[in-house]
Amino acid sequence: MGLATTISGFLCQIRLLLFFSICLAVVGWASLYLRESQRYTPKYKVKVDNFWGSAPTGKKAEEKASPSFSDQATEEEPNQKVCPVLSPNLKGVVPLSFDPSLTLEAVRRKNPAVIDGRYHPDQCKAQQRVAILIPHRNREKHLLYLLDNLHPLLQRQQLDYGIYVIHQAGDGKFNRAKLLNVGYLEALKEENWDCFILHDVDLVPENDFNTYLCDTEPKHLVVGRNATGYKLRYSGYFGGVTAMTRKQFAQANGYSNNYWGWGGEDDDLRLRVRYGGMTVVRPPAEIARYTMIFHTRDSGNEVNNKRMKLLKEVSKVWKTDGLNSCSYKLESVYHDPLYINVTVDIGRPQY
Ligand code: UD2
Ligand code: MN
Repeated sequence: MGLATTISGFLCQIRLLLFFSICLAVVGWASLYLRESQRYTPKYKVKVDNFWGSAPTGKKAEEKASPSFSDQATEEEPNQKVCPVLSPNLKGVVPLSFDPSLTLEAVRRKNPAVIDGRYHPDQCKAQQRVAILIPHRNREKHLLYLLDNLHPLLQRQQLDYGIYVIHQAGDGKFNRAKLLNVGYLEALKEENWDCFILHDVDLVPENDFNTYLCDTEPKHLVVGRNATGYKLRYSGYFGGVTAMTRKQFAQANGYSNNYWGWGGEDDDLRLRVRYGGMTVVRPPAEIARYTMIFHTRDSGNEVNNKRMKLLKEVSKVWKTDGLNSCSYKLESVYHDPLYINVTVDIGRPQY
């Protein structure tokens, strides 16, 4: 009897111990899960709410969700609900893929819902119609890697978007800024885009909370990248990937057309933004992170020695040099399943 009591008491203690250990493990796992899942969301939610005003509901929410884009109701489904600023499909940091054996055909197969370079969500009406403009020449591999990583991200963000590749014809000096002006003007012939993302071909976003939407002020999406230790290079830095509404870009008169070769055009646009009475906003640093595919300087894009001189003259010339003076010869426009290719002869430097 005594022995039986001792044994059953002992078993009872073991059961209790087991029970507490399981409880502890469950609590530990749950708190770890919560911490991980909140790592990217809460701070950014606060920011986005600030950008768009506090989150309203119902009919007001639809009006508020896109304050400057009231003309965007699609004709097919006028009563469709507006997608949230932060899609429920976001995952945060998604491992990027740079598979050297990747083909365009494989990327097409992975993105069957992208047609003629465009996509829009079925479940809701996108916040904005977004055109992504990529200046390009001789960077086919980078373009492939970007398309492979960017298309799934943009679809998770529930955007109504199109990707335009603005291809510089010939082997004259490269002019990133002028190509982006051409991209803006040509894309608007196809669709009344609300928002333009001016996007280097070699920059791949690491976090899908970095939304490819325009804001009430021009938005710079690259706070940091791998090559610079994810630090902002300097406070006025405005290069790499930038989001501007149709109106904001027009208000700055677009880019200057006169930056041939590498450098300066992004600082010039920053000044135009200021002269146009606008400021710059940035998403939080932990979200606005990019991987830049390693490259050396391209031939035909040597450093532009005139850039400092040009930068001194922006205040005098920005109203007459830009979108309103951008002349070019359109060579072709074709729709690949994954992007719209615009090939253009932008001429040569006037000096
Ligand atoms: C920086 C800026 C970039 C731009 C540039 C100066 C970042 C992350 N990027 O890029 O926005 O201001 O300095 O002009 O700070 N390209 C071609 N083919 C060429 C040359 C250029 O496609 O032969 C395109 C391509 O989209 C490329 C972009 O132009 O990503 C910028 O050129 P870059 O990558 O050589 O310059 P980088 O990395 O110094
Ligand atoms: Mn680059």
